[in-house]
Amino acid sequence: MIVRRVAELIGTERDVATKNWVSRRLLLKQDSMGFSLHETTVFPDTETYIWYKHHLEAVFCVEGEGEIQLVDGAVYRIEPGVMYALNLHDKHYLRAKTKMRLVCIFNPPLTGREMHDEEGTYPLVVEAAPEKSAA
Ligand code: 9YT
Repeated sequence: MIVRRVAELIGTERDVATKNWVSRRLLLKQDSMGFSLHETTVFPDTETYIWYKHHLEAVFCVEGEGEIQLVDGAVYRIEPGVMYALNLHDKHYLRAKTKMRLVCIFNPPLTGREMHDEEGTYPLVVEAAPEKSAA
């Protein structure tokens, strides 16, 4: 069994900050759950373009207010109790009006230090197959 508190992750490798958000990664690939689980705090008055082309993500808002806008124009309000799932690898803008605290789940799991690249994407980390030993 694994028990972790967000407070114990602060300042460790599992604490990843960017200009618009900070993510505390409670579960990662190395925890072998098949998904990763993060508490993400999005800073107020920010807009982040995101496109998880290699990952599926579900997000549950526990605090704050904001919105998500798909590139086709649809806008959804985010407030505590709202979940959104990027089941179609949807390109979107995430806007925080106030500080937002979000619980995020990624499949496949993140490995740890991922940061968005210029496309708003995380790389897909694929492990090399183990070398076959000569018979
Ligand atoms: C909601 C969202 O995707 N925010 C960006 C950070 C991401 N959740 C992460 O890496 O934890």
